[in-house]
Amino acid sequence: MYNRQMETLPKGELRALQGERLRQVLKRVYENVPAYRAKMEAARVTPQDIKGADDIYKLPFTVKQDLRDGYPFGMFAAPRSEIVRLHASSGTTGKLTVVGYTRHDIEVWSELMARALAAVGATRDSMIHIAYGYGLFTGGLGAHYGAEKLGATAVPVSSGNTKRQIMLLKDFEADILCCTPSYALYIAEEIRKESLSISDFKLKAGVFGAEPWSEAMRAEIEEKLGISAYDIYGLSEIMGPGVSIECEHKAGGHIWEDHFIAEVIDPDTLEPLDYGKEGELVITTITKEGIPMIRYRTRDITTLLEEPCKCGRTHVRMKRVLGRTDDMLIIRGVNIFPSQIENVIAGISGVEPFYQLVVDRVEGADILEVQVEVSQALFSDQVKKIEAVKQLLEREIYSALGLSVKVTLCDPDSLPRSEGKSKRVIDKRKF
Ligand code: DLL
Repeated sequence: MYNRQMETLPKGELRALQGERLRQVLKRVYENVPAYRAKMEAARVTPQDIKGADDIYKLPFTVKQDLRDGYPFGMFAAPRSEIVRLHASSGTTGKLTVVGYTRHDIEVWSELMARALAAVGATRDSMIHIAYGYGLFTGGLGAHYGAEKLGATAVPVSSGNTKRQIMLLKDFEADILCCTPSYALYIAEEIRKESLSISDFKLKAGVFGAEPWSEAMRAEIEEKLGISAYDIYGLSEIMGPGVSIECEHKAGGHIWEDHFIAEVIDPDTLEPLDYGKEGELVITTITKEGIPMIRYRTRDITTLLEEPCKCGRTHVRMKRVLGRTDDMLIIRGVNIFPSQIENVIAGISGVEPFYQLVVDRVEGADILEVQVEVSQALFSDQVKKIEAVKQLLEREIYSALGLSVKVTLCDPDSLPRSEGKSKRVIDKRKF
């Protein structure tokens, strides 16, 4: 562990620390961010009303729109002279969500990413190949500072130019690969196309996140790249990558509770849900200076797991994120996330985990078409066999999700590949 003392802090002490830090951050935002003060006044709550972490439910939520309303720096709680870095994420609606970091924020982020990398087995001797995009996106620089903090060697390749990625992975003998899971698959495919073998590489582990992915996809990546694949979660509004990371038990990502308070709420009633119940993740940053987030609604659907983990870390775990509430498809009354379809596809032989979902409305009824690439082997097989795989997929999706879909098998290499976050859904419905 990178910071054994903090990572294994007894639950009681962790909760007390959270309370203390929550009170400090509330004072900070109440005094420095008019939007927070207004929200708290409207909810008739002052920082003094919050005695400890258990009082958090008294506080109003923060949503992405609050950041947009304050665009670009309205939610900042530190003077501009103390902000040493900006990042931003582009939403679907156009305007960027801008976040600012003080030097202390960068230090905390670096440490949490160092903890994350150490949790997947990285050491000072590691060569960490970073194929997340560098720039306003937090993926590249987040992983980079963590790798350096750990004392490993960071290789800042950024995303794209896959042939060169493969050459560098091989020649620099990287043992850790950081990128999106969809890009990891793309890299694996290109390695195969170049007739290279996994034994030409020294890769041991992958740190994959920034988009939803499934257990079956994990198995696929692990098999194709000959590595152990770990799920890393994060979002720019809260920090960037490293809000949570899986340990060697791969039983949910540990959320660093000395810096964040995590809750799960019912996205409709906004009521807090117990551990073990699925809902929307809400996070409060308790040490951030640049742009603290109080009860931020992430829109990500997950479940918090309370039971102690075998690794010894005391920090709460979150299950793999199923998807974002805004990416949930409602097809003829059935709610589904693309990752659920992916889980079925990746478990079937004869097709590749390259897929796309096309939603359309025909004569008033929603139709979901699942486009999947067939494997090279099946492609050159008899038509009868291809038809059987198509029917099998339709049946399996129906039995997993209770939804009948139309499966279209596509030629190998015909669907778009992703070097970053993949776009899985094409919605042709006109509202
Ligand atoms: O994606 C930060 C990041 C970079 C995380 C690299 C992990 C690795 P944003 O661009 O702000 O930040 O997007 C955040 O991506 O709210 C989730 O919906 C989704 N997301 C991130 N990690 C995961 C994951 C970065 N492991 C949004 N599983 C989040 C599922 C994820 N979804």
